[in-house]
Amino acid sequence: MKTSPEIEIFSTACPHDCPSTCSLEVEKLGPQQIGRVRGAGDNTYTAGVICAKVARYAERTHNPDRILHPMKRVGAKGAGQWEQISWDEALDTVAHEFKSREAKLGAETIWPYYYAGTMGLVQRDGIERLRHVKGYSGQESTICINLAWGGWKAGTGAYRGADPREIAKSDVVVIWGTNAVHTQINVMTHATKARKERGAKIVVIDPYRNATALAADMHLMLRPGTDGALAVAVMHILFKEDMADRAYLEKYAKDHQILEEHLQSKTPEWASEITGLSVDEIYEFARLVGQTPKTFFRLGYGFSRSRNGAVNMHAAQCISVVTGCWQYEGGGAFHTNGEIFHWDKTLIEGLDVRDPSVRMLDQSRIGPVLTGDKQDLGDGPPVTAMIIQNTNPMDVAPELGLVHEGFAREDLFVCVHEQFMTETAKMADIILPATTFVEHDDIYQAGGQNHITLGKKVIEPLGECRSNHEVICALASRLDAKHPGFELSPLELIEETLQLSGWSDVKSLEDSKWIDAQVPFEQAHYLEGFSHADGKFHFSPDWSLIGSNFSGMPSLPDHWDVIHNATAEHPFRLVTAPARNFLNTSFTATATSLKREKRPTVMIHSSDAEKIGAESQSVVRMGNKQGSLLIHVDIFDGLLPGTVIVEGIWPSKYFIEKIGINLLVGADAAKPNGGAAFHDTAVWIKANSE
Ligand SMILES: Nc1nc2c(c(=O)[nH]1)N[C@H]1C(S)=C(S)[C@@H](COP(=O)(O)OP(=O)(O)OC[C@H]3O[C@@H](n4cnc5c(=O)[nH]c(N)nc54)[C@H](O)[C@@H]3O)O[C@H]1N2
Ligand SMILES: Nc1nc2c(c(=O)[nH]1)N[C@H]1C(S)=C(S)[C@@H](COP(=O)(O)OP(=O)(O)OC[C@H]3O[C@@H](n4cnc5c(=O)[nH]c(N)nc54)[C@H](O)[C@@H]3O)O[C@H]1N2
Ligand code: SF4
Ligand SMILES: [Mo]
Repeated sequence: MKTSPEIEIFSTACPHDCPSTCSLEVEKLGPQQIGRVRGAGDNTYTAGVICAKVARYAERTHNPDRILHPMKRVGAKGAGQWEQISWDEALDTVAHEFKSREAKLGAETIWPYYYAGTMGLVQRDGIERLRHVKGYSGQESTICINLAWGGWKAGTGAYRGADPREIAKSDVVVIWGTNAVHTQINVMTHATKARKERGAKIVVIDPYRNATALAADMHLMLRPGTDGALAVAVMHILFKEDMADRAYLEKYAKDHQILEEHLQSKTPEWASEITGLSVDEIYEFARLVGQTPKTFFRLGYGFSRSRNGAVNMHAAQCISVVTGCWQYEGGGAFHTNGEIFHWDKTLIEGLDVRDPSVRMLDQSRIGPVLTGDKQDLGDGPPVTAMIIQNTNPMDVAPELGLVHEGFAREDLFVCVHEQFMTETAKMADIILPATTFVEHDDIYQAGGQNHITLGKKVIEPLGECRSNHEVICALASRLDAKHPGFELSPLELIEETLQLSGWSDVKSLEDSKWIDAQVPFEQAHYLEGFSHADGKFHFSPDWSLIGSNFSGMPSLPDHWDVIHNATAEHPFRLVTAPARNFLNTSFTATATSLKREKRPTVMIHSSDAEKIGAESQSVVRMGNKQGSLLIHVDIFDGLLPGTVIVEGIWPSKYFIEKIGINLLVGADAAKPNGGAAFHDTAVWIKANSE
């Protein structure tokens, strides 16, 4: 903590669900007032750069729309009529509803539901402790990472990769399926440094000319869900033109001979038909990565959000093993560093009391779950009570029609702990006001880099806001849930968890601000062997190790044709990509972000617009078997005909008919371990004649 005569500066981390996990400096202007927020210049990953939406965080924390008091519903569900109540009344009501429903239907009728609105380990994951102590229904957290992480681990055997700071030392940076300019700006900091200092080339692989593609030297604009085809054609060329590193393959990989044979038929011509890329583009990309040892593959989430997403992630990763770029500093691949932090979360999550026989429900299937789908509920009771923290399923979950129907159930009791009146909060029976990250203590692990950062409270909570930890502990005491974790303060939990996990302590972390948890080069680059028992990279993965729903998955990298292809009835493929000024639905309540994003629009190629008779800024109807919605058109030629893009998870209320884009996204669990295919939806579009 530095001090200046007038303004105190606090060191913390951005709590949002963004791979960058920036180290921040927050100005404290008064006991309950923050000022400017800057990126820490002395953090080697953040390097002083943060996104605009967090730089103006005072607009979010001090927003007039913050929820500041507990409230109970007094009108019909969703009608928005509330009465302010005391914390005691609110918590007593929740405890009473949970107890009486449990008495009638068993503990599994209660479903605590959460995600990553804050990424702090204490405030995000503490709800698991209450769940495990009480034996409430479990949550499979599939909505974001399963497809990507599963595909990655299938090849390497572990969740780690080359240090993303090495991007600055690369000669080619391949930004694959991530709109880094919107979703993790710091990738661009390091990539542009490489370009400036060493003339590195930046390649972007993405279905549309997004902000990142605009900054690239080469943009491969392929059809969504076809990355597997591109990857195998690239490897076909690498072998054919003698750009495969055979000595490296011999030492580090399993099944490379089978792979080479398999690739014979995967020609660039074949891939061109599937991907929509030209044969020349595929050759040019293959030769670039084949001839540049220091090629860094930054593999994002976007291209995993398809029904074949895990296979595509694995296929893209395979290229880096065929070229052997892992051997060089500035080369290799990175998706996540999940395992380098080696947390022991027993205390935070109550893992010591978890009963593995308790039913698990899939987070992404909240629509089917709440509408009583037997496939999800099994022989167990219906879900009749929920506490929700850190997530807004009424907007972000797939198959939104079912989600809305489920939340409207009269027999469902819902408590939502929120900072803002989200559409989920609007469906609550009890709303509890939540602190923002500057109002509570926590510790943060980076998603797309390598730091652990302490984030102590900067200001006192506004209004009557309480942190997630306080709410979970207060409920635990009313529900007779006993666990040592409920007796500790957040800083005490952090202290114990640091020590259990083999890290330092709060005091040292306070002094150093963060821990650089990066593993040594040899380990990050798997130069001591990959992490499967045989020490090899697996071209032919055992998908059963990743998830139980693996039947039919290809045994080698390929184009796995299980996506929702365009058909005569549904001629367009919809990608629901992230908006720059929102973070999922967070920041949809701040005026500056709303003004910059304007309104929900669908980007359509001019030739498609002409075919359907839609003009720029006109309204079209877009739909599929799940339903349809009205949306404005933005004619845009930075995509292939047949692809359409809707940026941003706009809350339903901003759509003309008050239902959001996820109405059209399916909730079927992708293979092998679940996850929603947010960018894999076939739709029809018609000019609006109403
Ligand atoms: N500003 C902003 N930042 C965010 C978020 C946000 O909503 N807004 N969300 C946060 C969260 S929760 C996450 S998980 C991360 C995710 O960040 P990313 O890793 O960037 O993943 P996505 O946001 O799913 O999609 C990014 C890109 O993938 C492209 N894409 C879609 N389908 C395909 C495909 O089949 N192949 C290829 N090659 N590309 C495809 C999309 O067009 C889009 O440009 O970002 C985080 N950061
Ligand atoms: N169409 C489409 N849908 C998507 C995606 C997509 O690309 N396209 N991406 C998916 C992905 S990757 C993800 S991760 C999910 C994310 O979806 P969500 O996890 O629901 O993310 P947000 O919409 O940002 O909602 C987080 C909420 O947590 C609240 N919050 C923040 N901090 C705290 C806190 O300390 N305490 C409490 N109690 N609340 C807090 C915020 O106010 C906010 O309302 O959305 C998914 N949905
Ligand atoms: S780039 Fe991501 S981690 Fe950094 S400040 Fe913005 S939202 Fe937070
Ligand atoms: Mo996510």
